[in-house]
Amino acid sequence: MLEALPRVLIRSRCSLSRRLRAYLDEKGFAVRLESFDPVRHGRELGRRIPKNSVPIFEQGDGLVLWDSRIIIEYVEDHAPPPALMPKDAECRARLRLLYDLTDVALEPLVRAFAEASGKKRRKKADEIIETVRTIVPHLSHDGPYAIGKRFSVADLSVPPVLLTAIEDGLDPSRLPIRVRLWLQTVLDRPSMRKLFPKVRLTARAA
Ligand SMILES: N[C@@H](CCC(=O)N[C@@H](CS)C(=O)NCC(=O)O)C(=O)O
Repeated sequence: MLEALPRVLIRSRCSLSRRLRAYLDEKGFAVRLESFDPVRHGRELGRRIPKNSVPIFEQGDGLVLWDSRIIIEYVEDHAPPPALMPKDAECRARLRLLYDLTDVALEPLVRAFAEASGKKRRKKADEIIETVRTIVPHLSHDGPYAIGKRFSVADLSVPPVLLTAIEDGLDPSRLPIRVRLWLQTVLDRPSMRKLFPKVRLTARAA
């Protein structure tokens, strides 16, 4: 079991910091959250880790971790229940596929969408919708969660990233119905709602 209260460095609107925050909230795992700007404080970061990104987890005994999924899996391996990783090997593999699709394909598009305007922004929106379609076959038919009827770490793959895109103006009515149901179910959880207080999935975003 972890002993000291770890420090977690985040940016408030970063989708992957939000992923980790929602996980820690669901887990009831106490940390010291601190805002950190990797651009402004990159040098300080560079001395400690080779990647210039948040979130970062510092345990206090010298262990420093980066990457939201690596941090989640570490805490999951050490912290008391509730267990939020599925036990079944196939479900765990499906969870990792969802994270891979999100972090490699979807998240860079969402970031580019937020920064673009005009024609380029519309193109990025189309690419996000195309990518989301490729994710649907990996979701359980028993829903509404990614893996059946129970919330798990799999539900922190796509949702925080896609909710950030909707917050940035992506029209939620363009999303496949299975994904909208998933997003709504996850957004109804207090851990996620507090991170996306203004997001609505029914009306077209501004
Ligand atoms: N795979 C990493 C990606 C983290 C990432 O890209 N974080 C972004 C913010 S959402 C970042 O720190 N970018 C550098 C910056 O904002 O200056 C994770 O899941 O934690």
